[in-house]
Amino acid sequence: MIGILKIVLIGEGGVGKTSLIKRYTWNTFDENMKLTVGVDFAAKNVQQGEWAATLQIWDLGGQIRFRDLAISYFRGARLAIAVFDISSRYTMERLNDWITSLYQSVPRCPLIIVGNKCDLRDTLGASRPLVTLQEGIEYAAQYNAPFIEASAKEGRGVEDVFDAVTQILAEKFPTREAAGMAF
Ligand code: G3D
Ligand code: MG
Repeated sequence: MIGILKIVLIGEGGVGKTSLIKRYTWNTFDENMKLTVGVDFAAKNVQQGEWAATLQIWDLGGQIRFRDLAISYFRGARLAIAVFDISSRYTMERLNDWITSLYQSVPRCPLIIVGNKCDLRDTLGASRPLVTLQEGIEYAAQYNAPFIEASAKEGRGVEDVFDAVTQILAEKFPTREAAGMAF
């Protein structure tokens, strides 16, 4: 057990950050979920072979003024999950600023980019221009990050996101010493 590793969710309000965490930690999805206020935390134990850690997952409330807490929000993060909504290209473009702020606090922080709400491919179909899988992959490649499509609503891809989180952390922080000295 190497200890507690902080990971942060970043991205515009409404993209599904809280829903992804809830899906992962409790496997529930609240259709009536309101924008969260403040910072919420969830914890989850993960392991890969001999390697085990506790993820402390930080979730930014929708109403909080981001600038007011960005520094303490990012401080000590070992990895960030950057989420956009595939039905809103704007939310993908806005991630640039989020990632810039993250890097100011934690240079070269490992990243995973998630295109959430992929269930809308089936329901919206061709009625709206959605961000394609290829575009998501290309966007993430600029940051050398993996790209994963997910649906917090249907539970699709959520395990894949956190499997990727676990894999990256296990590689980057193989031992307690490596984790302690990281930042
Ligand atoms: P946030 O934490 O990033 O602000 P939330 O986002 O998790 O609060 O989700 C914002 C809205 O998107 C919610 O709708 C939620 O139900 C919806 N949502 C989250 N994930 C998905 C998904 O995978 N697919 C679809 N179709 N919707 C999703 P409301 O209506 O409550 O605002
Ligand atoms: Mg939220």
